Amino acid sequence: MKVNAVNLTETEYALPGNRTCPGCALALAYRHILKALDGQVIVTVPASCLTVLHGMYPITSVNVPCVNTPFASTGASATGLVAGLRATGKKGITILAMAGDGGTHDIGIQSLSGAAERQEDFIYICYDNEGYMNTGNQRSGSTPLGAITGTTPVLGKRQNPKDMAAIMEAHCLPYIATANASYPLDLYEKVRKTKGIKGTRFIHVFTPCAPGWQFPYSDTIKIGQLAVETGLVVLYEVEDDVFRLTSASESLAQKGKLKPVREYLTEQGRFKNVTEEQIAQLQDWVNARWQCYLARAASLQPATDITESAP
Ligand SMILES: Cc1ncc(C[n+]2csc(CCOP(=O)(O)OP(=O)(O)O)c2C)c(N)n1
Ligand code: SF4
Repeated sequence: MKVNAVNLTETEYALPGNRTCPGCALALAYRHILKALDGQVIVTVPASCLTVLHGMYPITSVNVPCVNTPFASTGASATGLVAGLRATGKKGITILAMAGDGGTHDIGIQSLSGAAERQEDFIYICYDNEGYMNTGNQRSGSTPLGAITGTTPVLGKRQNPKDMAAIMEAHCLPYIATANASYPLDLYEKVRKTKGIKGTRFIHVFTPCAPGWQFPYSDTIKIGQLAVETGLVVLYEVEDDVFRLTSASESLAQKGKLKPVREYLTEQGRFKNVTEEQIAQLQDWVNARWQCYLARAASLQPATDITESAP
């Protein structure tokens, strides 16, 4: 049965009163991730806003066990936890490695890539707030073109972000997905599905950050939705090499029209200095990627669809 707002479990593992900012999308995503894993999980987390959410010893707002790991070593730490479970014969517990974009796209990529190549048995979730937010919004490998950050203060970032989900797909994993805190049930379903899969599973979760991106705290959900509606974020999963658009991206593909990227940019202070040339560059980038995703989704439609559309 698909989960919905009525039948979603009421048990909470991420408790109220944590230390994230109001409207933090990471907190919303994490709440649903832990629900999907029924709390039967050991989490490993590098320095990040998620460490802040967990709190300082001996107080925590999360009632699952957590290992705090050095910034570069989330993949290695998860590997060790998997080995520990195997050695002690403990069953039914998922190892979840969860890191920000800085700790994944940049600093943690080596240990993650090594673990994925060895097909270690854990879920890795990258929550992407598109910057090093815990230390005041420095530019990361995931920051979009044109965004102002602490280390690109005047002209904004000059490069497009690296596609982490595609990099992980190149490791031939059994399950890769993208998700977005504004679509928590889609995220929940994806995490729940990965529970039953063996090997390294990777989910990339888009998590808007109000102070870092400079939008009102109350607009987190709207910003996340706009990212999908404009095609800057595309929701999909790749299971055993089969690609599928999901949730709002699947509906947008059926409707066939995205909103202009400009609508997303004007809602956020971090894009206040973006030039017309950069907007055009971003729009071209989005259009090209969207066409690739549509082609990929279409190429994997069952043969019956072709028969049905024949005259
Ligand atoms: C080796 C090392 N370098 C720098 C730091 C300082 N540091 C702690 S958290 C952080 C930012 C993490 O960014 P990201 O992984 O994107 O997570 P976010 O803070 O955005 O949640 C940095 C640079 C550190 N802890 N260790
Ligand atoms: S800085 Fe951003 S990601 Fe970090 S706790 Fe605040 S809202 Fe969440």
